[in-house]
Amino acid sequence: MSQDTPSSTATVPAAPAGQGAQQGDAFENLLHETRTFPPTPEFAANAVVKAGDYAEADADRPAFWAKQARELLTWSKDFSEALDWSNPPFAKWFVGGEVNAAYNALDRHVENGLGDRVAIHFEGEPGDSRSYTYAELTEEVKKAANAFESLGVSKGDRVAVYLPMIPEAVITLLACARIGAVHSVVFGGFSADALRSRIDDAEAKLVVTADGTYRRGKPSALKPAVDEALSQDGHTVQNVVVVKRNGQDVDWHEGRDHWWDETVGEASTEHTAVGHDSEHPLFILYTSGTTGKPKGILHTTGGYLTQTAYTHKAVFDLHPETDVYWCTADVGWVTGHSYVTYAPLINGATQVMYEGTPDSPHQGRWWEIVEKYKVSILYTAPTAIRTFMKWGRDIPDKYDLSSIRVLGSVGEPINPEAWMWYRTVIGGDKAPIVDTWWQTETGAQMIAPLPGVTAAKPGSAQVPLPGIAVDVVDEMGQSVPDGHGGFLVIREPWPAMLRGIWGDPERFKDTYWSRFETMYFAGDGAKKDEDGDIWLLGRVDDVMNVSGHRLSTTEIESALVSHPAVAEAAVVGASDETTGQAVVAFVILRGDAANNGDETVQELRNHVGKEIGPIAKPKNILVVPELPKTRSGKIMRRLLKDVAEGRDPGDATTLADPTIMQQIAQSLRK
Ligand code: 6R9
Repeated sequence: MSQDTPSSTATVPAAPAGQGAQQGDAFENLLHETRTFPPTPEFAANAVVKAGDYAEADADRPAFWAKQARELLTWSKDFSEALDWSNPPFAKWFVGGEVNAAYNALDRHVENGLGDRVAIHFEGEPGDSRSYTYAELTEEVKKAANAFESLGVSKGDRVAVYLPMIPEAVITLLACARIGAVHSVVFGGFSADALRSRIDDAEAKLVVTADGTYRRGKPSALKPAVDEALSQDGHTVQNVVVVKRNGQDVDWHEGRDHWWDETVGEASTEHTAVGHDSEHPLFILYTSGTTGKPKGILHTTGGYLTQTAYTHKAVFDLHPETDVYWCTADVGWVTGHSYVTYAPLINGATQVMYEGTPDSPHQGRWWEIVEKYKVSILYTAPTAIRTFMKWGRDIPDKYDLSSIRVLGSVGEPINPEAWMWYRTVIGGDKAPIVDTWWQTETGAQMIAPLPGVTAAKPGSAQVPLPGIAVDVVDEMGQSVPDGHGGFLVIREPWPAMLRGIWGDPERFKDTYWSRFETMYFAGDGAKKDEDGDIWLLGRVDDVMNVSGHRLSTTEIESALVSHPAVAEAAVVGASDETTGQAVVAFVILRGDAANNGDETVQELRNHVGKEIGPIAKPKNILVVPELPKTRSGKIMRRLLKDVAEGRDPGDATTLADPTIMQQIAQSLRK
């Protein structure tokens, strides 16, 4: 499908796409946003990471990271070189070193006398709860590692994980890492088709799933999607391990399916972790790109663990002896990998994990959890904050949130209004907010204030972290002066950077390293303010951001046109108060379907849900007689976005047929 602004030649619009449009329009106001919130003297004095790290990292970046790697991790074999960048863009970090992720997250804490510290307080949606100490979690992971090995999984094999937010998800990931198997988590909200294509791409040998989970008080099944995904032959899966979570009936495939309780439950608690090469693959995680096919982003071990652990400590000012940390992200997204599974456990933190939705059984559920566990660091997404704003402050006001001392935000730009609400209502007007910019591809946080150092500005992620070389450049790749906007790039390799796209090294180069020579292009637009602080303005390519989740316009368009009723489709991300962006589709229907508008629209929404997953279902599907196209046949999504956001469409003179926009407007009025 053609685009009016292909990403490789995209210009930064005055008001960039989507959430960015809101932010772009508001940018002039943001520039006049003069409020700053410096750390209090007490906070600054007790901060784990102080300003010195910037200077140290600037002096010698690889040496800075080598120091972090040795301080934060226990290596079974020390590395000989911090960074090998002799074959860009393929980086090798901590060359020759050997390290085991699970040993670092678990065993060593037990060996160091911290076995009784709680690693995970789990809160199930129906109200059940259980806590695991580091000693208990270590034992569970050893059992799972033995069980997976007994099912024929060995180092380098891929394991697909299709689980809800339950401790077994973390246990599964760490068990894979322990034996050197490569996990590939598929978000539980994705469809059987999406699961199958990811299983096939990674050639997974084992699938770990659950009977189901709970969603808003009702059981919600997972196992049937696995059965459906594997119903057609030609896949690589030999075994399926099933966690019993909600007790619902499941179909059973004798010989292939195994209950977790039996296979893992009965496995030995003895398992020795061996070191894996620093560059050994740790996981694959699929993410939407600008083309239809999701990319399997590949992360490796030593660099990834180093940067996730460092940023988790520095950005959240982690004091592991006293803090209770809660990251609300699902393990199906990168945040649930880096800041639920790996960094908190590597750092010996106590964390909360919650299975369900924020409004189950009531809209105060999160705040009840904060009060119950005395959460001191909360990390969530702007879409959640905007939802809570909509529900009203009297709900959080009913709970004791005084334990909170640091608030994090991730996934999309946080508008100053939501930022202020977050600080005032949730943070008791004292907790610093850290707005963290990063991506599945970057593996770990890249731009964020340091809470004990930076005077925070509402709405800005502000400064690259120590050891990270971020810049904003113009079309030609020249650094823009302060007060100007452009493309966000990363100039130097960083430890947690993706090492490639699974099975497709050329696509890795083309996607990230071809727009600007020698620089990684992140796909985001950004501006530098007069102080040089960075403000993120949203994607400049065709990736939408719905509730902090990345969705590709092309992927949803392909799903729509795969339905027999659809002749043509164009998808845009329209600004949405709560979700940041919402998916809006314009479709031209074929013959008879056009007479059955409403019914067909419902069917199409379900079709997209089936092809990709419920989160990709368009909020609106508008049936139109034509799509606006340029003379060269490119769909002008800009104009459709105007319609979707309720504006008068802008300049339509470059359309092959300039009357199209009137025809569309008329058809929508009907
Ligand atoms: C971690 C994660 C990455 C895209 C990224 C950008 C947007 C993430 C942001 C942010 C503004 C922030 N994004 N954090 N935009 N401010 N603090 O979300 O990874 O799912 O790969 O999405 O999300 O557009 O390019 P991922």
